[in-house]
Amino acid sequence: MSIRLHPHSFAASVLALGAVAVVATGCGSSAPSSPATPPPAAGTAVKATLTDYRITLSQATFAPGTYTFTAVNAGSTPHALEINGPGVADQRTPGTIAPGQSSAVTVTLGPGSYEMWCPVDGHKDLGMDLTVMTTGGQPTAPSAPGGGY
Ligand SMILES: [Cu+2]
Repeated sequence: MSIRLHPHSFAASVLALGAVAVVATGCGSSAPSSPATPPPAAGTAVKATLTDYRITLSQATFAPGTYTFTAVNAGSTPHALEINGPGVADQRTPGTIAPGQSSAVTVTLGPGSYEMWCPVDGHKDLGMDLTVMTTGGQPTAPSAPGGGY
C-alpha cells in the first residue's frame, strides 16, 4: 500500500499514516478505542469441575449470596450442571457442555440446602450429585449441633 503525499492534503496524509499505525498494532481488531474490560461479575465465581462421573466444586463452604458457577467439563462425555433448592428452581447451564468446554449458571443461594447434579441421562445416579448447605458465613463444622445429611 502506497500513500501519495499531496501538497494540499498534508493533514489527510497524517491521518492515513495514523490509520496504518493503528491497523499495524491492532492485531486485526476493528473495535473502536474502548479498552477491553471483562463483563461485571454476577456473583462470587465458583468453578464446578465435571468429570465422568463426579462434580467437584472449587469451594466447599457457601454463605447465602449470589454465585456464578462455571461448569468446566473435564470429562469425556457431555455434561451439564443443574441446581435446585430454596429460591432456586432447577436453574441449569443451557444445553449440554461438550468435553473441554464450559458454561456458567448464576444463582442466588439463601439459607438452606441446595442440590447440584448433572441432568444428562443417568449421570446423577452415576455419582454426579452433591448437596451444598449454606452456612451463614460460619466455617463448616463436622459435628454441628442438629446437623445431618
Ligand atoms: Cu454428566
